[in-house]
Amino acid sequence: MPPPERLVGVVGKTNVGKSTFFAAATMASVEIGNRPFVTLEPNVGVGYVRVRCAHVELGLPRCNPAKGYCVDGWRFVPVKLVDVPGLIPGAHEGRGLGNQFLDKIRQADAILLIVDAAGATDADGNPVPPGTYDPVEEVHFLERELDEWIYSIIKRDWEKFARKVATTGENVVDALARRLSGLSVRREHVEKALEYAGLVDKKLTSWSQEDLKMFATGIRRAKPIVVVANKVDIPEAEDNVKRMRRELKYPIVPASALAELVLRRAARAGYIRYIPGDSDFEILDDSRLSLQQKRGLEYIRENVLKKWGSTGVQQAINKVFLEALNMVVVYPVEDANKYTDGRGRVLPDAYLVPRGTTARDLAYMVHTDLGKTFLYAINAKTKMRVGEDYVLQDGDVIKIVAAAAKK
Ligand SMILES: Nc1nc2c(ncn2[C@@H]2O[C@H](COP(=O)(O)OP(=O)(O)OP(=O)(O)O)[C@@H](O)[C@H]2O)c(=O)[nH]1
Ligand SMILES: [Mg+2]
Repeated sequence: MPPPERLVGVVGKTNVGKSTFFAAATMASVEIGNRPFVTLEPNVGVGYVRVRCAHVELGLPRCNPAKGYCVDGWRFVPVKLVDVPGLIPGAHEGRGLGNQFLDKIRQADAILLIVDAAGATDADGNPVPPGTYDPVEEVHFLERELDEWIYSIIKRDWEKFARKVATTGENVVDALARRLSGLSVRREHVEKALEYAGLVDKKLTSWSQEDLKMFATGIRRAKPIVVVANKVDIPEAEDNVKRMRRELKYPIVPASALAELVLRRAARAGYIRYIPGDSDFEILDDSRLSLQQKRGLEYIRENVLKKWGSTGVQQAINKVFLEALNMVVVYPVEDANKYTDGRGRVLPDAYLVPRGTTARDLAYMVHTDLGKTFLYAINAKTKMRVGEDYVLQDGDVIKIVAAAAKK
């Protein structure tokens, strides 16, 4: 069982920069355009969480990642993202492209909600002068659309389901969790949602439509959302970001997906040196840049990087995986002294695992046999032996010792 792969959905109103964010994060070529409904099919791709690599703390000159990459001591650990077609108010009634595409984020464990913080698109995603549309209202309508979508899934064959649970006497939380497992909903989500909706002691057969709706909202609230306040390169975004921070209960990450995309493309072309998530870049070859390109880059330096600290794209991805989903990075190795695998590669694997993962769980992730025949593990940083219940800490380098480890 490889480490559990977490999937994050890039969701939001149409024409706010979802595909730009996705392209900047994954470098995939996807269609981007300043009009509603450019994206017609979901895009799945690989982005990265950025963490300080363990090789730095260990005083090693470098590492050899089997997946992802490492630059300047920053380890980029791959993660899965899905960009979906945009929403508008009434999508659940079929307006725009409808909300059928949300089915592609059923398996998403968390959502990056991309919002036009510059207020430069109306409710339907048409371009308007910056400062016109209210991004706080945008978040509220998106919540309603997500609620309606979850409600539509829950209500299918509800009466039949409720009667069945009543006759079999199955535990209500278990039954609901099973029913909603396709939405990556687990028992603890169901428990929270029941509490939120005040339905802990109410028989399923007597739930009203209102109850079902409240429960759907509870399920949505149980899924972590990080709001990406996009387009902060536009001056009108500044006041909006302040208000979003005051009025919304989600973590807010100010971002300019466009700036990140420009910087990453310029870096790939060799014009600049820029590491995703950095607070600055360096122009490598002045002579190859046109005056317009130079102005564009300087605009980004002044109005995004200096003003906001970064483009926000990397910060948003880190926040959703490390904070909202509460994951840590651990490095399984075969040699606890050289920090290598069997082929001499230094720290080849960086696993993103849920906080609370134990040494034994990690053994299973490396190889089922290793999990089954686990004896103990060695914390390679301290050279201390740890047992199967040892809870892995962020940045741990771990060697598993097993009775019949597969060679
Ligand atoms: N100023 C500015 N414009 C942006 C930013 N991000 C995206 N845009 C622009 O917004 C427009 C829409 O971008 P897309 O990425 O296609 O938006 P989307 O949300 O995927 O839209 P749909 O797929 O059509 O729903 C394009 O013109 C982008 O260049 C940003 O950070 N700042
Ligand atoms: Mg798009």
